[in-house]
Amino acid sequence: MQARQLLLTAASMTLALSLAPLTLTADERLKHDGEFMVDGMIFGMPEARVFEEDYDGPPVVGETMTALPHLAPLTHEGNKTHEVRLDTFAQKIEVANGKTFNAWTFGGTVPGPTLHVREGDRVVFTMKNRSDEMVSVTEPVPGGSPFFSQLNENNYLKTEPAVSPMPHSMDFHSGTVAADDKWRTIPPGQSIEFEWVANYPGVFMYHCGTPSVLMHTAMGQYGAVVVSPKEGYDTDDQVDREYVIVQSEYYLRKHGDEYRYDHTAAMNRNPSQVVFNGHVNALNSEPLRANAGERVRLYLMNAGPNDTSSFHVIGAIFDRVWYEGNRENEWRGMQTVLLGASNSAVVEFIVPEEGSYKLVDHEFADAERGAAGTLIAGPRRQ
Ligand SMILES: [Cu+2]
Repeated sequence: MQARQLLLTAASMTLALSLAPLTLTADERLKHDGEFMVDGMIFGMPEARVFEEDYDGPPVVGETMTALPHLAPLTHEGNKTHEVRLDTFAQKIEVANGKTFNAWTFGGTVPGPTLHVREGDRVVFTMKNRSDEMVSVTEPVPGGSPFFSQLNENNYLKTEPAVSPMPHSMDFHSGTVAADDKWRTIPPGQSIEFEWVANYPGVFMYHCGTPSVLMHTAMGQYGAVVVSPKEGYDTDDQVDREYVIVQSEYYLRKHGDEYRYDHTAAMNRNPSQVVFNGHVNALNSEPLRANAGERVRLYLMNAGPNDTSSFHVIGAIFDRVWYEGNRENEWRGMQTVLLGASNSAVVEFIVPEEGSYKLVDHEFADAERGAAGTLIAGPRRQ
């Protein structure tokens, strides 16, 4: 340890501190027997652990787990290990004014919390299948994450505990592992723990992978992981605001006073609502905010499960687009970004003037079903 500190001190005298993040040697980054490196990336995770635990604590744990459209700031340089818990459980949620259904959720909302890590970070993930418990998420929880206080602040999403015992699983697109092991299905009352390394930067989907995957995702089990590139994006020091937007579809049909999932509608790709951040009013009753002249960055994820998104901001042009959030995939000057189901992008635009800007899926049938939001721009600040 001392030798390494000396080495680092020596290095910092010869290199500017703002250069590449701290680089550890391969030996220091490999944690378990069986792990190996290819092209600087770590593969060969240990087998997942399935167990029973007497746990009724916060269902979301992790300091970089946030509620949409927030993204947690990262204060570390690189190669950090994040201990993250995201339990799965049923919740009665609202998708439009007065339209509620008993959703299957990660963390109690649809979409679930956004996890933010840096390329090269390791995630030690725990999930308890609590679909047979009444879990409440309406109050901030001691030991929870920023997710709960952010959730408590929004005025559109109303959640109530519900029970719907079902087997579930977790599939992180940001993880490179054997899916039959890590993404395996867990019955109610059991927990799973596994690790993955964020080998690739980008904006990634996570979802339940238990059959019918269409049904489990349409029932609400999805969210986003943002893996910021080690080197950052070239505009990092120019960005004034950043927000996460997840687009998705609901397939609901009225049964008496309540709404239920309609598998035929899902198979026929005929959504009842298409939404940003889980609710028709999420980005209308609480518009995004910026000022004229500011650079706004959006982390976009189209969770689907079926439809494409043609994302557009009326009155703005995307100055930078990094498709899938990888800095190698840079486009300039785009009017619309086309995202298939599970595709993503990081987009930036300059807010041209004070005013109100509509965010839409330019496939207008979907905008009319709810995939619309607003960015309110204040006057230019000098
Ligand atoms: Cu599921």
